[in-house]
Amino acid sequence: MTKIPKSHPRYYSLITREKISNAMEKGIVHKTGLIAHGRGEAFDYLIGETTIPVADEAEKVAATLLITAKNPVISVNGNVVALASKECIKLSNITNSKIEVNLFHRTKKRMDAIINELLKKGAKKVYGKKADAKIPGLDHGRALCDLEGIYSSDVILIPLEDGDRCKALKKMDKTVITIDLNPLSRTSKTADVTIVDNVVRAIPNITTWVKKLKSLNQNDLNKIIKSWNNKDKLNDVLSFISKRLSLINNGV
Ligand code: PTJ
Repeated sequence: MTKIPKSHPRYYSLITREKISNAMEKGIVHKTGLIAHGRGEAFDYLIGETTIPVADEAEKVAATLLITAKNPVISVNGNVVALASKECIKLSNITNSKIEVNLFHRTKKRMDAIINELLKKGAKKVYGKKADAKIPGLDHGRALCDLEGIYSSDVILIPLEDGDRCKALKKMDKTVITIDLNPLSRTSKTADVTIVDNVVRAIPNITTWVKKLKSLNQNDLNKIIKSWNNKDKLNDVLSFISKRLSLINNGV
């Protein structure tokens, strides 16, 4: 790993890049995952590389949905495991969610590398290898899933998605939460709850919300869920970005 001095003004960004590129060398991240990461970085820059208020609100709603779900599943891919494996495991433990590996560039070698990484980091069980079910309407690796996991989930968290699976999961009547730094992506527009935040900040913040909300009664939890309108909230994100850019442009 390249030694990055803590004094570097882009320290955290450079460390994250190192994590992604090391994970690619280990066969966890697909090479196109580096491109996806770069796109994410660009959008992260626009929101100020911080959890903006509307994202925090989305993370609260996501926590509520995971608490109230019957069979919640956290779907992970190469990038998510490279950046937030321990955080996903913590969230799955506290919400009784299953973790399932679901890949666009699916090979046996990558499935094994990712599952082993999660087990090494402390996951008790990882779904995805059985692939005894299919998400209808998809013609690629992401269609393959476990009957006991994604296929029968009621609430599913899909960080860093690449589009059409979100729509297919909605068609299966699932409640879909996504984490996507691009508020304009197809996934962002299709999901029930879109968290426009970096997966590195979003997952631990959902866990923090779970701890705060766990003792609420069903009525209060339902109120939180009902208060969310994804389209309006995406507009809030775009307004936030526009305002921020105009302030920067005016030297504020
Ligand atoms: O591991 P695989 O084989 O399943 O492949 C995964 C990738 C990421 C390569 C695949 O899903 C892909 O190509 O994704 P896309 O279409 O580039 O979409 C990824 C989305 O996630 C983009 O909208 C990015 O802006 C966003 N994104 C990237 N990095 C982050 C992110 N969102 C949150 N946190 C990030 N760190």
